[in-house]
Amino acid sequence: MILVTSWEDHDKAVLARPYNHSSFNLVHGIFRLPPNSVRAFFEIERSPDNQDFIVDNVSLKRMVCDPNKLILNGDLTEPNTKYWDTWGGTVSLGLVTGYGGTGQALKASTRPHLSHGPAQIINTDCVPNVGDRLAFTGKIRFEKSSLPGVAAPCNPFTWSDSKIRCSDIWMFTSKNGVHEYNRVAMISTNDFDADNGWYSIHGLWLLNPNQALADFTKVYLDGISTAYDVIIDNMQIKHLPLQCDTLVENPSFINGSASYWHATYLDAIDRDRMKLKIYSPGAGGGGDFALRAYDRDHSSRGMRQQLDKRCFVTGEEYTISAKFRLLNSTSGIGLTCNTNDRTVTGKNCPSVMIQGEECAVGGSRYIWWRLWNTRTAWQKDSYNDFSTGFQVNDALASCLNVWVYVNEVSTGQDIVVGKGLYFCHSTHFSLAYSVHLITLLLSSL
Ligand SMILES: [Ca+2]
Repeated sequence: MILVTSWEDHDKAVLARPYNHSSFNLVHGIFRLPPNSVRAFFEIERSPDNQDFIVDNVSLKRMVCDPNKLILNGDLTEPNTKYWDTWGGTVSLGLVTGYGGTGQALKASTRPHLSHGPAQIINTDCVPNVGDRLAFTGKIRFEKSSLPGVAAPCNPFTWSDSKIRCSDIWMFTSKNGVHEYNRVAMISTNDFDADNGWYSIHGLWLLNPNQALADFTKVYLDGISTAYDVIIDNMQIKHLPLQCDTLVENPSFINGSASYWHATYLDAIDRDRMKLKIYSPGAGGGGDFALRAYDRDHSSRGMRQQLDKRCFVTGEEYTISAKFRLLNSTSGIGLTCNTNDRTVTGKNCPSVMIQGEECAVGGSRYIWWRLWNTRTAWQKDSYNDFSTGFQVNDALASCLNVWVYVNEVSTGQDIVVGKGLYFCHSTHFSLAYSVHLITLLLSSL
C-alpha cells in the first residue's frame, strides 16, 4: 500500500466560546474539501502534551447554503461563537449583551491590527451567478478596550482619521488562486440607537466573475483602530432575487432605516466630504422617515444606491418617481428652486442621475445621465413629486455596474428624499440557477 498525502490544512475547527471547563464543549468549523480528493482524514490535535482530552458526538455534515441566510448564528441565538471565526490569528471572541439589551452579541477584542476582528466563512454555492446580488445588514457597536461595557462612538464620515473611523464589512474571496478583498457594507449615517450605541451597517454587492462560485469566501469587519473592541449582532447576508420592477431597495426608509443608501463617494475612502442622516417627518408625515444629505462640499455630493445591472437591457424603459425636499443647510427651512432649470445653476431642483461604470460600448467607460423632473411646480414647505423616465441603450446595457444618484444641488442646500425612489418597468425576468453543495460542516460535541 502506498500512502499519498497530497494536501494538508490546519486549524479547520476551533472551540466555540465561552469555554465551560466542567462539561463537554463544542468544537466546530467549516471547510471545503479540495477538488478531486479521493479520501480525507481529520485529526484533533495540538492540545497540551500533559492533558487528556475526551471526544464525543463527532459529526461531519454537508453544509447547507440558504440564500436567505448566508451568515449563520448571525444573531447569536445559539449562545456561543459557533460558525464565527476571526480575521487575524490572535483576536479574542466572546459574548456580551445583545442588541436591544436582550440575548447575545459577538465581541472581538485584543485586535492587533485595524483590519482584525470578527469574521465568518460563508457558503455561497447557492448564489452561483455572476451579477447575483447580496444584501448585507447588521448591528454594530464599539467599546474602548480600556472601558469595556461603555459604548464608544465612531465617526462614519471619515476614513482619513484612522483614530476614530468606523469599521466596514469586507468580503474576501479566493477562486482559482485569484484573491479579492472588497468593502461590501458600511455605516452610512450617524443615527445610532439610543440604548447602547448600536449603529446599522449595510450594503449591496454584485458578485463578480472572481467571486461567483468562489472556492472560499469569508466576511470580516475592518477599519476601526485597535484601541476599540468590535461588537456585532443581527448580522445577515441575503441573496436578492432579480426584480426589475422594484429596482431600488428600501425606497421609503421604513422604520427609519437608511439601508442600502450610501453617500456619493466614487470611492468609499473618500468619505470626509458629506454626511447622511435619517430625517423626519417623511413624505407620509409624522412617524414616517426620509433621508437627508448635508454638509456637502460639492454640488455632486448626495446619495446613491447600486442597482441590479442585469435589469439594464437595451430597449427596456423605466420610469422613476420620488418625493424630494430642498432645505437650507443652516436653518433647515424649505427652499424654493426653479423647476425649469435643466442644468446645475445653483437654483435648480433636485434631479436623478443614472451612472454606468466600466461600460464597454460607446465612447467612454462611464455614463452619466441626468434626468430632470417632468413636474413643474415646487412647494418649498412640503415634499414634491418627482417623475421622469429613460430607455436603456446599448451603451448603458454594456456597463459593469449601474448606480442611481440623487445629487447636484448647490452646497448650502440639503436634499431630502422621502417616501421613496421607485423605478417601474414592464418586463419581468426569471432567473434559474443550479445549486452545488460541496462545503462541509464539521461539528462535534
Ligand atoms: Ca442577539
